[in-house]
This record gives sequence, structure tokens and C-alpha cells, in this order.
Amino acid sequence: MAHAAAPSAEFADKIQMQHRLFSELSALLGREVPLYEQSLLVNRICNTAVCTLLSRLYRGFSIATDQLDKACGERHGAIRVGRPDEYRWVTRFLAAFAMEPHNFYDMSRVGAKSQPIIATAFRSILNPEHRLFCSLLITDFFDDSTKARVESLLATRQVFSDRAKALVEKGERQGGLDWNDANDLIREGTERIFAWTGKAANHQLYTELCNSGFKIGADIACFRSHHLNHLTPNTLCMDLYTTSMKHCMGEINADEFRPRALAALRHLVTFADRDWLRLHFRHLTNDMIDGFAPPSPDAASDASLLAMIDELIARFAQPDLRLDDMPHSGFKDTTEGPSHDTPVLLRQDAYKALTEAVQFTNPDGSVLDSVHTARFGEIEQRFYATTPAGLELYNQCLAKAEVTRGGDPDLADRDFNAYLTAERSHFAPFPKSLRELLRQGLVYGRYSATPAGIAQAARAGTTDRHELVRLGFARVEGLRFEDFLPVSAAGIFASNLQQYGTRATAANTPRHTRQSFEQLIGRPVIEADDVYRALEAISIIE
Ligand code: OOG
Ligand code: NI
Repeated sequence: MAHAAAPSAEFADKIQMQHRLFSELSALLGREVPLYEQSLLVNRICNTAVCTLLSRLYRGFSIATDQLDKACGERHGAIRVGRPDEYRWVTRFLAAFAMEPHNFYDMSRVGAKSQPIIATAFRSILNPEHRLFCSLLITDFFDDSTKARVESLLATRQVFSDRAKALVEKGERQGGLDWNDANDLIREGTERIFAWTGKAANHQLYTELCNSGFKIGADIACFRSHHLNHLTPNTLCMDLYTTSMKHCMGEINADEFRPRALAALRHLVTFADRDWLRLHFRHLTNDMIDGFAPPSPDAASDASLLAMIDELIARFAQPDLRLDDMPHSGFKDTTEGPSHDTPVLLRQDAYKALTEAVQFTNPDGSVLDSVHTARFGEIEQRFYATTPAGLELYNQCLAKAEVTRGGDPDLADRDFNAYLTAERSHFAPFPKSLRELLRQGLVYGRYSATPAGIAQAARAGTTDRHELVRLGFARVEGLRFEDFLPVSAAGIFASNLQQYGTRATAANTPRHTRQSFEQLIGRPVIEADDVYRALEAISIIE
């Protein structure tokens, strides 16, 4: 039996490879989609404004360019795969980048928003920066004839070149790749495996699938690669970013922008406590954060915030950010996830999928110029990872919020303040501070002893971790949520396919389970909750 060699200094660091892959994918998408490129700029401008405000609130806080790059960087992408054997190659490809499958998502059973999709998200186990959400089309969702046509079209493509397969195998054999091979593998990813080709097959099947409610099937089966459908950067203030994008895209004017931006910044002033800093900036240590001086009294006066907003308006008026001059399909009306004052899990929003030119080649060899709508521009902000109890509370609050969101979809557009008030009221049962979230057992934390705690260990008088934190003998930081929310993901599929969900046409739809999925991909799927719980438990023992 061949043994994998121990990783050696000659091998490229797999986390560095991950950074490289994502920055190459970002550059590629930026070249192909000008709106994406400019949305990155809007994000950077907003994040810079947030950092300026933070430097007033926390004297001593500053951020270097490379740290800001990281804070603005791509956090996840998504692809949709057609065949199980293709999915296995994707799994092995991503393992070369130390990205392992986390959680099993069955999108075929999420009620009205269901799609013929099962999925997992690939990421590093510890401190992940990047993720790839990978969907697999389940053709047994379809009636026999549709299934056969989709499968026979999928059978004709080869997404992984022989070279890509050889590199993946070499990496497995050696336990790593040198940088030459690593760069070649990254190029296989950007130029072929995840590339948008603008070419598709079989327009007739494409149209039939779209018309019968299976747009997702068309997006997968009629294309020749696992084209990246979005790449999602990180915002430091979701509400400032979404408001800015709506303004740049011509959906709200400067007079509407000003109060919304002011509300977002005012909220940040109270929301961005020291725990928030630790959550959003991995380069800041606890000691650095403790060392920041409190703000001067007028650091965040409305006058100073409005001055900042006027600078933003002036910047957004520059020709390079007139996004309304670019073809687009608008920005989503509401943000997925918890209300803006509830720091758990994940908030996401997006500009809607663009209609892009695609050339179809039909089975008879004829060529047809048409369009396809798939690629969209998501943004995200991550907060604390919930325990099962926290997730249950989240789901209860979300169910109430969805009633309002669904029952009056125009509310945000008509009366933004009324919409925010409704959102806040649905999530009111959630505490808003890390300390209280931990005390109620709703989120995970990582504990460590302070110097005082170590010096006086014997006299601490309690082993209650919340009490130890209160006494200054221990400190705690919240664990960041690193995964995805099935309901948000379903909402994202729905909005970018412009199809709310779809129903199976198969006589019997077999149930896909985590076990069957693991067998199919040839690798165990890590249960993310086990890792969060273990990290908390180990820290308490220590
Ligand atoms: C993936 C949707 C899932 C998210 O952020 O929840 C996702 C897709 O549309 O293919 O990316
Ligand atoms: Ni996404």
C-alpha cells in the first residue's frame, strides 16, 4: 500500500493555496462581470468608512491595508454539479486546498422553496476564511423522461481535464503539491472547472426545463463546466453596504440614502462593542482591544456621522460608481438572516442575477444566441455560532419574520423604518450582547484564563465559567459561525433563479440522507456543531 509522504517544506501551504484560489477566482469574476468588480469597490469604501468610525470610537484602533483586504475579502462561492462522479472530483480537488465537507443540506425538503439539490459546504475545519457551497442535482426528483434527457446530456461533458485529475492524484499520493503544480491546479480551477464559458448545449431541453419549473436543472445540465454562480465578500456593516449599493444602482436617491446610512452608522456605534471587534478582526488580540481608549464625547455625534455620509455620497457620484449605467436586475429587497441588532449566525443580501449572453449548440449542430440568468452578487456578514438551543430560537424568530416578509414584501421599499421595527420585534427574544447570549446558552464561546485567573486559581471560589468571566479570572470570545443556513440558501436559490421553488415530478422521490451522501462523495461529512462544541469544551477544560 502506498503511504502519503509527510507534508514537507517543498509543498505549498494548503491555506495559502486556498487564498490564492479565491483571489484568482475573484479577479476572474471581476474581469467578466463589471458590476461585480464595482460592487467590490463599494464594499471597500463602506468598510473603510466603518474602520474610520471605529478608530474614533476606539482610540488606538487602526487597520493596515492588508488587514483591510482580508476584512473585505471573498468568504464563499457556490457551484452546482450534475453527476456524482463529478462531485467526487470536486471533493478531491478541494481536499488539495484543505477544504473538507461540512454539514449536509437537503434542499429538496425545505417546503415551498424546495429545489432538486443536496449539498455540502467545503471549508477548513479551524479558522476558515473561505468556503465553497457545492450543490448536486438529484435527477431522481424528475419524472423518468426528464431524468433520462438530463442524464444523457450530462454524460457528454468532461469538466475535469486529464491534467487536473493527474494533479489531484499526485497531490493525494505525495501529501501535497509544490507551488508549480499548485498554480497549475488553480489555473485548472479558474480556466476550466469553475469558469463561465458563455456556451451551452441543447436549447430545446433548456427551455423545457425552465418552463416546467426546473431552471436549476437547466443551469446545471446545459452547461459544460461547474461555473461559479457567485462569490461573496465580507461586509463590516450589512445595512450600510446594501443601502450604498441601492443608491449606486439608482434605486434610492441621496435624500433617501442619507437617513438610512445614518441609521446604519448610529446602530454600529452601539453595536460594535469590544466583542464585536474581536469577532470581525482576527488580527486584533484581546490585549490590543483592551488597550483601546474610550472615545471622546463627540466622536460619533450625528454631525460627524452626517459629514461621513456626505463624503460617501460624493464618492458614489463619481463616474466609476454609477452602477445604474451598467446592465443589472436590481438589488434584493430584504436581507436574509437575523435582524440587524441580533449578532448570531449570518446575514446575507445580493444584487440579483444578471441576464447574460449565452450561445447554445443544439444536437443537430445548429447554433443559437440566447441568454441565461444565473450569476448574482452576494454579500455576507458573520456573527456568533449558535448552539442547538440558539438555532431553535432563531428558527422560531425567523418563522415569524418570514410571515411579515412574505405577507408584505413591499414594506421595506415603502417604509424602511417600519420594516426595521418589524424585524427587530420578531428577533426581540434574542439577547443582543455576547455575555447574555452565552449566559442563556444560545451561542458558543471560547474561554481562557486571564493572568489574574492563573495567579489566583486556587482562590477563585467558583468553577462557573460565567462567574469567572465576571470576576475577571477568565475571558471569553464568541465563536464565529462558519457555515450556511438552509432557509437562507433556499431563499438565495429562489431569488437568483427567479423561481420560488419547485415540486418533484418523480413518482417516488427517494430520501437522501447524510449517510447516503457520504457514500456518494466518498468522504465523511463533518458535523459543524460537533466542532463548535468541542472547541468550547476544550477551552473550558484548559
Ligand atoms: C448556492 C446557494 C447557497 C448561500 O450563501 O447560502 C449559498 C447556489 O445558489 O448555488 O451560497
Ligand atoms: Ni452564497
